[in-house]
Amino acid sequence: MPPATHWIVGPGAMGRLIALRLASQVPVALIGRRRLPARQTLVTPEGEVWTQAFAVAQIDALPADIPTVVHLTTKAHGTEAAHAALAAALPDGVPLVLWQNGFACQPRLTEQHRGPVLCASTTEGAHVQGDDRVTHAGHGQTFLGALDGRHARLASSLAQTLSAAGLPAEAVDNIHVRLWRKLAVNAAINPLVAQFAIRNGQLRDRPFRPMVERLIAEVAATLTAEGITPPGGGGLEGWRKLVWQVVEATATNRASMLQDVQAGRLTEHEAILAPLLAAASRHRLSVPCLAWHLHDLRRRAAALAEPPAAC
Ligand code: KPL
Repeated sequence: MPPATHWIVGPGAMGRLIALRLASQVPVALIGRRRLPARQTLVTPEGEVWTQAFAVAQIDALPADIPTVVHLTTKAHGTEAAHAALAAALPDGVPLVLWQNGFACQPRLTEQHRGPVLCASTTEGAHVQGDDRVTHAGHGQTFLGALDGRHARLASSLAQTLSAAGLPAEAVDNIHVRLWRKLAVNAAINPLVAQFAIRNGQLRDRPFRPMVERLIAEVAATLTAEGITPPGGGGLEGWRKLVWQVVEATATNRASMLQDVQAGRLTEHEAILAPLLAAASRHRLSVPCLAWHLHDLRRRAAALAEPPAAC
């Protein structure tokens, strides 16, 4: 049997990290809107520097071979368009792995895709350093599972491949809860650090700490109403513990939403905040701080979309 070929679609930091790590185990093709250099370098958290060459392609000129697995690693707002661009080229049954933050495209693509769909929730940290170099900033953990509760064998086999490639992964039967927990952390941290252009650790200090606490309270009320528990249970206290642990562990990070704002890119507010607002509205809960941040990030997104003013 030929070895499994993994297509990684979306060559941002996470896509390139996965491609570079997986290439030690399986043939990999890295696919994006534009063609990247075929030789890519990874700087590991231990400071080692590895260079790997693999197939690169553009999404409008896909490789001729059929992949065994497709990983979609685009930003949340680009995922459905990337899937639509691929769908015609994929025969029925090719598994899809969705690596997005938030909880927006995952249920829709689970319904639409003509094959198994797994979701991944990861705490791996990476940032790009140019077109041919990515830094694996810190080791994390990845959870894999299907929202429809199927494909447990596929999730276990993929978790084994990722773990062997240096990305520890575990197949789980509650990926829905794992995705919401990560969304909760992102909702409490990302809008504030993006608004104030601060590193995560600065949230521990005044004037930011009470702002984080207000967001946690709104997130906790909403997720409790949705039946989503923090790890270890414990209601509001459990959510506070989770968020402050992540702030501590990532104190020196510039969160992804801050990086997006600083680079003039669209942020992932629709995937992170909009599902919370929708859940709060279903349960008739008032979430003014979350609503204010969503409104503010939408206003910023609209300004990005405007053509440059004539001068
Ligand atoms: O996931 C993150 C992000 O940057 O989006 C956190 C956990 C906030 C770490 O920076």
